[in-house]
Formats: sequence, structure tokens, C-alpha cells
Amino acid sequence: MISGMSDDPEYHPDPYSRAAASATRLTQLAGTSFDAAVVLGSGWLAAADAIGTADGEVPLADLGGFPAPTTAGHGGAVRYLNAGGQRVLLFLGRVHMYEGHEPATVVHGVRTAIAAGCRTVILTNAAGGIRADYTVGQPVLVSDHLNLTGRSPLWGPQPPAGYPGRFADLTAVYSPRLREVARSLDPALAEGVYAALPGPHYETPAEIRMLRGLGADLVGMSTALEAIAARHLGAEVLGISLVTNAAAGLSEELLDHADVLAAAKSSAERVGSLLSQLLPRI
Ligand code: 8IG
Repeated sequence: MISGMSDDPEYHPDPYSRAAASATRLTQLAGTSFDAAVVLGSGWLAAADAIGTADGEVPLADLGGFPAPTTAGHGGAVRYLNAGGQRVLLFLGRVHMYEGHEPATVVHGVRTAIAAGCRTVILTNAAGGIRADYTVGQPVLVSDHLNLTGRSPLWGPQPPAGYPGRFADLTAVYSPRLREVARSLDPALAEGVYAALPGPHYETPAEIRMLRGLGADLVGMSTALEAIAARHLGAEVLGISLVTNAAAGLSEELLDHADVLAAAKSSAERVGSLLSQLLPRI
């Protein structure tokens, strides 16, 4: 099947209206619109409780447009809560291209959040560390990305009237202002360039050497498409990677998803407290 064609079950001629419909249902169920959204990546689920007590939780299946996540460590619900006056949506997981989804499906949560009022989108992920000075368990602010998925969430028909055009400017995808706020809370936070690959296999050591040469510091399988979609709609984006493994060939260890989840879990408190301090200050 040629992806994006009308025989594709995920094809939708207008993903923006679909997101608006999901947002309408969400704001009706929650009884409020929202200011900020957080997407929790692999293993970040344990940080959710540190962010605050939820006012409610909605299964994504009730909102339309969301497929069920298939990856261990990703939940299929969105929580909402108040963090120091900010009305926050907390997506307890995401779906990825490697699960067989179209880019428009991958970014449906971000577009829904923005349609529900969010002007800030915080994208978290677990990633392989390419830079030798990164250690497992360390959070790193994403300063920029290399979208090596070969895809774009803006592929397809023109966005409908009332939405920005398709040729989105990506000069400053990851808000320098929000990174500054994060560093003011945790001055030791490193920054790095995130390379997004389609996966789901991890890289070969030769590919990691190539990525390092291209300027990548982190490598993963998410975030870039969501960041493009959020920026396209004018939201301010913050990306935070949790380094859960040294990238292939950089350590003796083989890469294993269970190890990734364990590393993320042990850092939940640090990253949860970072998010809980950050949200009231955005
Ligand atoms: I966690 O080493 C995590 N996700 N592509 N490579 C890629 N994705 C990842 C990795 C990694 N670690």
C-alpha cells in the first residue's frame, strides 16, 4: 500500500478537523481548555505522579483519531491537572511511526492539545546517548533535531483555511526561552541535537558513527514529527530526552528495551521534579 493514499485506513483528508473534533470532546469531558501539554515518552510514565495529582483522566480511545499504543511503557490515556495555575494535559504515552502509523496519526495528540488551547508542548523521550560525556539516567534538553524519518506531518493536502501554510519555518523549533527556564531550575542540564530515525531496530555502530558525524548527540524514534507539527501551529516546544542507553558500539552492552525502561524508572524522580517545577513557570 502506498502510504497516505485513500486506501490507507489512516488516511484522512483533513487531520486538522479531526484534531479539532478530538479537542472538542476532550474539553467537554474535562470542562476546561488547556495551557500546556506534556507527552511522556518511554519510561517517563513513572514521572507522571511527581507532576501532580490528576483532576481526571480520559482514555484516548474515547476521543477519536487515536490508535491504541502497542509499545511497553506507553499508556493510552491523557490525564489533566493544574500545575501552579497552568492547566496541563499529560499524555501518558505516544504512538510511533514504527508501529505502522502515518505521521499525521503520530502527531494527532499534539494537534489535539493545541486545538484544546495549549500554547506550550513539552515532548519527552528516552534516547540513546551518542556523546561520550552523557551518562545513563541523564536528562538532556533537545536543542535541535535531525529528522531522518524521511517523512513530514505536513505531507498531504494544504492545511485548510485558517491554519498556517505547509512550508513551516523550523529555525527555532525547540524554544530557547523554555530551555533557559529549564536550565534556571537545573543548571547542570546538558543540551544536544536529537536524531529521529524510523526504527524500530536500534542502529549499527557504523550508523552511530555516521550520526555523530552529522552532528547528532542523541538518537531515538520519536519527537521530531511532533515537534514539527507543534511548531507549525505556533506552539512553543520544549524537548527533553532521558539518556537510557549508550548508542550502539559505544559500550560493551547490547541494547534492550527492558534495560531502557529500568534506566528511565530510576530517573523518574529527577525528571518528574524537573517537570513539576517547570510547568508553573512556563
Ligand atoms: I531508549 O539507541 C532508545 N531509543 N534509534 N537508538 C534509537 N532509539 C533509541 C535508542 C537508541 N535508545
